[in-house]
Amino acid sequence: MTNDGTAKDRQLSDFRVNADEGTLTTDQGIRVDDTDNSLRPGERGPSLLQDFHLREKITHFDHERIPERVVHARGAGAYGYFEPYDDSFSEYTQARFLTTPGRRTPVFVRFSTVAGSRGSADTVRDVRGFATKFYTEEGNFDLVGNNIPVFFIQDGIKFPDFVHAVKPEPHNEIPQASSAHDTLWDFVQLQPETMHMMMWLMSDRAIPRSYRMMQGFGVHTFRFVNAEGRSTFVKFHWTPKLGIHSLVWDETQKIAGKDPDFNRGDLWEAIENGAFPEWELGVQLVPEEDEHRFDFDLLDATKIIPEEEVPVRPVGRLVLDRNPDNFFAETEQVAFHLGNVVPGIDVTNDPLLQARLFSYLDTQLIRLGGPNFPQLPVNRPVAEVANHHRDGYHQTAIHKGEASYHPNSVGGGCPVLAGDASAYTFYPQQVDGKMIRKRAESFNDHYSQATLFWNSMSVWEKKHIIGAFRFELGKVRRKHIREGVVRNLAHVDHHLAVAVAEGVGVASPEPAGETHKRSSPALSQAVDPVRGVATRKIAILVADGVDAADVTTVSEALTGQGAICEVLASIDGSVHDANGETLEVDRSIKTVGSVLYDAVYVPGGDGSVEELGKDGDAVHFVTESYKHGKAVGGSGRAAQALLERAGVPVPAEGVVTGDAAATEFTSAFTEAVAAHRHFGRDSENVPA
Ligand code: HDD
Repeated sequence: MTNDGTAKDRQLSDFRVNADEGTLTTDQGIRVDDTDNSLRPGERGPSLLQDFHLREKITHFDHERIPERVVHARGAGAYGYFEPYDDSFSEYTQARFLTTPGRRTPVFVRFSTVAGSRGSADTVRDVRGFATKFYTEEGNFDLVGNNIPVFFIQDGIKFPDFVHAVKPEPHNEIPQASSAHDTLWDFVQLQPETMHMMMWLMSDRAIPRSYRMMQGFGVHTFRFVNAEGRSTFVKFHWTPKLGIHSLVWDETQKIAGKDPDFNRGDLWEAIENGAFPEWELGVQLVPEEDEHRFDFDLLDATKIIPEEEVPVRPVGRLVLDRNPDNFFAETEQVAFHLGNVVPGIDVTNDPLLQARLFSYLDTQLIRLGGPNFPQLPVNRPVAEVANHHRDGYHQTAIHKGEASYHPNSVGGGCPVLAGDASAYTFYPQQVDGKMIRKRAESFNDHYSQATLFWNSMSVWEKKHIIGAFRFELGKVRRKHIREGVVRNLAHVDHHLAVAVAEGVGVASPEPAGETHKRSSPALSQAVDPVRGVATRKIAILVADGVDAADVTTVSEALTGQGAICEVLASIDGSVHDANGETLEVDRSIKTVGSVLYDAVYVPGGDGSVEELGKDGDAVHFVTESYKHGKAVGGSGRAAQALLERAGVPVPAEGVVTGDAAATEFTSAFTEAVAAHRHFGRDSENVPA
């Protein structure tokens, strides 16, 4: 799909190659009339070395792979644009893409999981990367964030240790894309600074329903710098328009088998369907003079600034409206780097951030094979590039002239130095001190914000967190590691520690002292959730004899609000409705599963419901939907009986039965779908 709307799209057009036209040639442009048989003496003879087509084809194939990213290997990307609402932040930053009303800056965003390999499943428990490349008129700005606002460690020098611990264990490369193993939890128990992040990782934030329904954070404290050179500390936030929604742990594991591309496919489909994902960029601003006003250090990436203390102020909107043309060329080769900043944005002394400033550039050299990766189409800035960098692997520019040095007179002194405020200048921060390897004391509190997070959770969120700790630690073979983690948890919340200990077969720890009672409602997914049915997927289960009017009424009510309804039957093709008419089926129940949908509806028609009742997969579909907190709907007495047979109590929260023709039914069912999940249900005993 192409769209020549933005400067970036126009630039990319020069590189696009149509694979669906032309005559087959070699890389040298020589036409080929047979690509199925290698050259050989006689039909049964050995292949000849002189067959340049064979050699070129195999050689190119042999070299198709590049090293996957050492972390964030699994990802999906899309193009779009960012647009500020107004110029209200120009008093804080001279970054014009954030302050010029109406200016649409092209972007490429790549979402990712962290621990898994390139081919791993999307729905594992993990942090999600949210990296945005803004192709601004002043050069590229990369905001390389995550969907969780804090990090595991405080100093980048610990990053290799952390990553070695979380990745599959080195002796047998097990487990893939999972933190539920000894080495990760060993690191965690010995490194209490991980505790705040681990609370987030064990929460539903780590299993998002969709990339389109998760927040993003720059994590570190950055600086805004205005035209007068005044600096203000800033934290970046992305807030999804569709609200923050998650899957259920049991569901994610099943999706990993049924559709390992669940999140990737969801993003792709939404964009193809024109339901363009959207986020609001917000900032928390802290004046330079308030740097030390908090009970944590602004330079500590294991801490948030509670939104109740410093509100998030809206800056503009991000819209993703175009899928890439080629996964490898664009999504795989995109190279992010925290050092890509534009005038008006600067870094701070956060020791995690400082190490990242080295790591991202360094990693691209091995991953993309040399220093010319900024010339790759997806990485090229739309701002003009002119410098004395030359040569290197994969140089594609043909630099003319004799002068490749500065200063020069041979080339007329070009390119000249920017002699005005358009140049990037670092904020002239005062820096002095003795060279030491020592963490600041202000980084010492590892538990208060973990407790803040826990205190802010709703009842069901707490339940899910306890379940996650029990699952993860339950996979840890060494008892002393489980005990160590539980001991650390006692500093977060004693009840939590006891609940986890009980689930993983270790003694309950002693209380580790009084924990504070503060909370931050903004941390909970249960507070003011965004409701809506747009892009929700609803399964409608049918068989011969179905009441087609029910199907039409309910699907029209939902699709009218942007939902996607799919008609499922035991076998693909079509069924006959109660009037003998043909009703097309979208998919067979056997090829999907309730976990791929947000809600289920059983229309009326006694014959249809009776048939469905004979199909264990159909009954299980309903049971499982209920267990996972999804909206369940049914019309007619037979449908209600089927729900009951499936173990769904009628009535119950999010369970809606009634006549499809009645507006009370469609509006109640729509409401139930809009709520996303109904965790008030007592569905623990439901087998599914
Ligand atoms: Fe990182 C990739 C986010 C700490 C070193 N990181 C990477 C990506 C994201 C993040 C989203 C994927 C980019 C893409 O889609 O290509 N990383 C973070 C966040 C961090 C963080 C939010 C903490 C606040 N990272 C971090 C540290 C180091 C790295 C402390 C090293 C000192 N990260 C890398 C890397 C990667 C990377 C090895 C792998 C591939 C790449 O950079 O391009 O350099």
